[in-house]
Amino acid sequence: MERTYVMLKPDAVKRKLVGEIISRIEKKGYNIVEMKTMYLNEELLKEHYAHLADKPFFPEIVQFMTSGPVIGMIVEGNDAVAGIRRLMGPTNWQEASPGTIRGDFANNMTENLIHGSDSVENAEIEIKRFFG
Ligand code: IDP
Ligand code: MG
Repeated sequence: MERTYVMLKPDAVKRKLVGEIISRIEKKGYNIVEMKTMYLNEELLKEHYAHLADKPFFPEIVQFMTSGPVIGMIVEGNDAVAGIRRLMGPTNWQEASPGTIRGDFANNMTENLIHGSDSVENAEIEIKRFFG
């Protein structure tokens, strides 16, 4: 059993896609073991997206990710880290195949509905960051 950190972004909440996305995660067989609504601030985003903090589009990410509530989850299951990334589709929405969450619903580089940890190591760091 592996754990990963998943976060439904403000666009998923605004577009009422929370149920649709959670349904895909559950149908694939993963368990949602913790879930909560949060409002993120710039300081936390600088930590969570440290690898992007010096990019020219970082202010856009902050603007978007603070524009409304997000839903954070701990998701558990076999191969959960890579498996959730496959359900999400790649970062670039133009490369995301239909059938993936981003492939089906995203049409923008920033507003792409869902975050999932990119490694087992980062999953544990992110779970601590958001769930303590
Ligand atoms: P990931 O979400 O697929 O792991 P990361 O490279 O970690 O991708 O980027 C984090 C988030 O930052 C993306 O999901 C997206 O919202 C935003 N982002 C990444 N690259 C760009 C870009 O080139 N332009 C605008 N926003 C971006
Ligand atoms: Mg990432």
